[in-house]
Amino acid sequence: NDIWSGMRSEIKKLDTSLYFITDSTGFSEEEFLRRTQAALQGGVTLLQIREKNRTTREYMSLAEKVHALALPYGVPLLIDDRLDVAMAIDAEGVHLGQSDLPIAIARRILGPDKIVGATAKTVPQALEAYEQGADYLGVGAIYPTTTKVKTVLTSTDTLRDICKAVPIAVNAIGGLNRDNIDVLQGTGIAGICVVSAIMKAADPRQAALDLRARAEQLHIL
Ligand code: TZP
Ligand code: MG
Repeated sequence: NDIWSGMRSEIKKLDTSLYFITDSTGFSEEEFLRRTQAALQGGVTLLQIREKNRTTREYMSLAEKVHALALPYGVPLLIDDRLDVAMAIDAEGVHLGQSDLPIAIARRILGPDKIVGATAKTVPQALEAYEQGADYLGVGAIYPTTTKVKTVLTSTDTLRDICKAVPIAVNAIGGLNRDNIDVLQGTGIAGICVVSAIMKAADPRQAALDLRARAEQLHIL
């Protein structure tokens, strides 16, 4: 209806600089939503809901709630892995890994206006994702992480090579926090992706503010 379309038009364009990926593991729904809202208050510029152990119905229901939280901030919500869930709630887009639906297929289905993000760990993967229509790339893991068990490390040299190889936004991901992002200096990234550094922080709002401040101090952002 008119009210929704009016509000949707207020969603800001893609800014991957402080990209927060949620993970509800270990939190009550109330606490999860409270923390997600705090992150929005702290200035995250892009949000992804990432749930690995949920039914489709549960994933959709939680995504709707996160979408409602993000809307007043104008922050786009992307759905990890699931194009169907993204379409079901009219999210702003989807994030797809190397084992998920191909980027070209997602782009064809979603059209030019939705955001399609891709995971890339090598230059050839990055070029392929870009050519297939990805809007941004997530590259990592830069550091070991407990959030994603099945991941390998990507060197900052590879990160730099990927940034040079594609004209779209490239984000670093994996074990990043305000005390270790100095290694990203000079790589050419557009932003950083974090899960735990915000999700599990004592104060998620402050954690988001601190990450932004540190990244700006290092001239990463
Ligand atoms: N992809 C590579 S590392 C990672 C994903 C989804 C998890 C990052 O989580 P954290 O807690 O910021 O290390
Ligand atoms: Mg995936």
